This record gives sequence, C-alpha cells and structure tokens, in this order.
Amino acid sequence: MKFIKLSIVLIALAVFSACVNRPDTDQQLNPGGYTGERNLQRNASTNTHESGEKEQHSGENAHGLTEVPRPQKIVEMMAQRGAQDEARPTLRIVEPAANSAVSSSNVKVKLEISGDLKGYRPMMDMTTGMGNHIHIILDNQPYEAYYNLDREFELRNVADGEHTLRVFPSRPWHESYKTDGAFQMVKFTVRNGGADASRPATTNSGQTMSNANTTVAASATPEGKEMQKTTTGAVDAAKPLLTFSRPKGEYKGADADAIMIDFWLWNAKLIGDGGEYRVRYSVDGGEAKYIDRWQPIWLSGWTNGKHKVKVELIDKAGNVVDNGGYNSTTQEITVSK
Ligand SMILES: [Cu+2]
Repeated sequence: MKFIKLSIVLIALAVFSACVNRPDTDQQLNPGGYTGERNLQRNASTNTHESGEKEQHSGENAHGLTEVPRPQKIVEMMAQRGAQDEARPTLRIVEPAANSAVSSSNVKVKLEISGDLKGYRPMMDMTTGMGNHIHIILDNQPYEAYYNLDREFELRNVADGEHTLRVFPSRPWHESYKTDGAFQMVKFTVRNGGADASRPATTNSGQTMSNANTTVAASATPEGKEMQKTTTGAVDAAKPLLTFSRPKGEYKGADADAIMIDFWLWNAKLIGDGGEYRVRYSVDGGEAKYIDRWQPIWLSGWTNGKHKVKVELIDKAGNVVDNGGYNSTTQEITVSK
C-alpha cells in the first residue's frame, strides 16, 4: 500500500515537472513570421547542409546547421493572428529628437505608432509573457524589447558622445515588420551626462542596454543578452545599413530546435529581391552562407553552449559595405536544449 502511494506521488511529480518545464518568457520563442507560402521557399543560395546524414545528426559542431522551414508552431501563431501579420506599422521616434543634444546620461525614449495596424498593438500578454513589441537598439548592441508604449522607457547611464538609436516593430516571436516606415533611426549626443564609465547603459527597468565602457559582462536581462563592446558613431543614414535583430539571448528546449536569423535592411535591396546586395552569415567562425532575399531564415542543428552569430551586408564585389562598422555584427547566443 505504501509503495502504491509512493508511486502515485512520484508519477504526479513527474507530470507536474513536465508541465512547468516550458519557456518562461517570450524571448525563448523563436518562431517566425511572414506568410505561410514562404515556408517552403528557401533562399536559393542559402545552402542547406549537404555533407550528409552523419554530420547532421551527430550534433558535434555548429557547422552542421541546416536551414529548415518556418516552424509549425509559428505558422499556427500566424494563422491565429489573422490580418495582424499583414499590418504596416509606422513608427515615429518622438524622443530623443533627431540630432538633439542631451545633457543627461538618462535619455527618454518616446515612440508613436501609426499606419495600417490591422489590430497590431505592442502589448505583453501577461499569461503567456509574449506579445507584439518594439525592438530598440542603442548603437550596435543587442536590442531591448519595449512592450507597452504607454509606459516610460528610458535609457540610463548613456555615455557621453554621439549615439544611434534604431527601432522597429516586432511580432511576438521577434520577427520584425519590414514594411516602409517600420524602421526609424535617430542620432543624438550626450554631453556632460555624467555616466559612470565603469557601468553599462541600462533601461529604466534595469535591463542592460550596452556595455558603454570597459569590461564585457554577461547581463542577467530577461532576454539574456551578452554584451559586446560598444561602438558608437559614424553611421550614415544615407548609406546601406543592416540592423542585426535576431538571434539574441538564450534558447531553451524546443525553442532551440530552429533558431531564427532576422535583420532589417535600410537602403539595401538583396539580389534575390532585384537589388545588388547579399547578406552573409556564419556561426562560430564557420563556413559563410548567404541570404539573398529579405526574409528570416531558421537554422536547426544547434549544439548546447554559446554560439557566435555573425551577420554582414555584402556588396557586389564581395566586401562588407562600410557604414560605421555596423554592417558586420556578431552577437552571442546560448543554447540549452
Ligand atoms: Cu523581440
């Protein structure tokens, strides 16, 4: 009798832990957007891995990554969202004003959204921890998510000097909207702001925005960013600019099965879309692959641990397009399956 009771307790425990073992916040979801038919449409020149079964299944290195269709989970989410997925949101950066000077290390960010929204509204669903949101990027750091535009969003401890702020709307699975007016960028300058040079810039909710200064430290933000050294400055809005958006942070469990690469292109059309540019990516310094149409891709075959994902904008001659160093960006992610 005692044994039966114990068994029941153990089974109940097992069931319970299986239920709670799910991603806690949105950022771990890496589903991805756009239309269903694109699922089957791979980028012609983004080779899927061809070296055969053995390597693909061994999972021994990051070079065994394979491009896969949009995960089913995302396809379903898209269907549930209805017309929202076809929205054409337009953002406006109200603050900081373009080319303004700020005499404080605290920089308020105020955004307005308009356009053909089709029900699109940034807002976190408290039950799922997910929702539409804006990606906000200070200089060339990993983005921070801004969910509720009615709430204050402030950058804190921003170092003196010129900075670039980039914003664009995103779906709950972090895929950006790529329509006209969605992407906005301003430059601003902090003068005598008195930032603590030994500490990173953060948001008003304490999330690390950049490592403004010296050491590279892993931050404990909800989206689990790894900071790289801040480079600020000479971005020219008149030149082609690639903005790295995804992947970012930590991918756990099933969310690490297929990880999305997503980016924003400004003044640059890819060859598959009738332009002259290509996007090149590599993982952990491995073989470079190309994306020739502006849409996200999903890669599967990730191994546990940290991975460096590099995404670059490439011109006809095969060189990285110069724009303040921002067109070649490497960010680190952590995979734990
Ligand atoms: Cu996001």
